[in-house]
Amino acid sequence: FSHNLNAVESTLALIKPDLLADPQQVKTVENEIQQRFKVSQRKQVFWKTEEAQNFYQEHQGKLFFNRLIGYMTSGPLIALALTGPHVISEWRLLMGQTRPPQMRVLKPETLRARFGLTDTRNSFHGSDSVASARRELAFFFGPDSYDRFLRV
Ligand code: RTP
Ligand code: MG
Repeated sequence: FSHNLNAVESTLALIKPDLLADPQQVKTVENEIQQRFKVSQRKQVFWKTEEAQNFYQEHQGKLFFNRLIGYMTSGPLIALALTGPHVISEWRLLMGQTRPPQMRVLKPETLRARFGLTDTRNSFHGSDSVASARRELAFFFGPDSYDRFLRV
């Protein structure tokens, strides 16, 4: 346990398809992310339906599930592996909570308040725990990518 004394973590940040429709907005957001966080890896992908369903399997059966899968397969998205002290919660703070209209009232400086469109089309994702980050980073960047990002 000699490593990781200052709670260095990695997390998966997604820039969702609604934002990629506007390259200028993507540039703005990625610049802000790079100023705050170390970006360990970056990848643009265009999900098939099965990949979206697999990633979001915990939401299967919910009322918004089909809308979510349609949204996430409507265009390419950008996956970023961010690494740093408390980065899981730090990224979630910058992003804001799920609902952009609510965030525009409560936390207008957050990314979802500034860029999000609706409760589903909310422009960003962030892992919610170390366990989720391990699973979600593996999904995009391969098995054991979490540990790889912490080492370098
Ligand atoms: P959390 O990290 O707290 O789980 O928040 P989240 O943004 O991941 O939201 P979650 O409830 O896990 O839902 C996953 C994604 O599904 C879409 N969504 N649409 N009522 C709706 O229309 C609705 N609720 C959720 C959002 O894209 C959300 O990010
Ligand atoms: Mg979630």
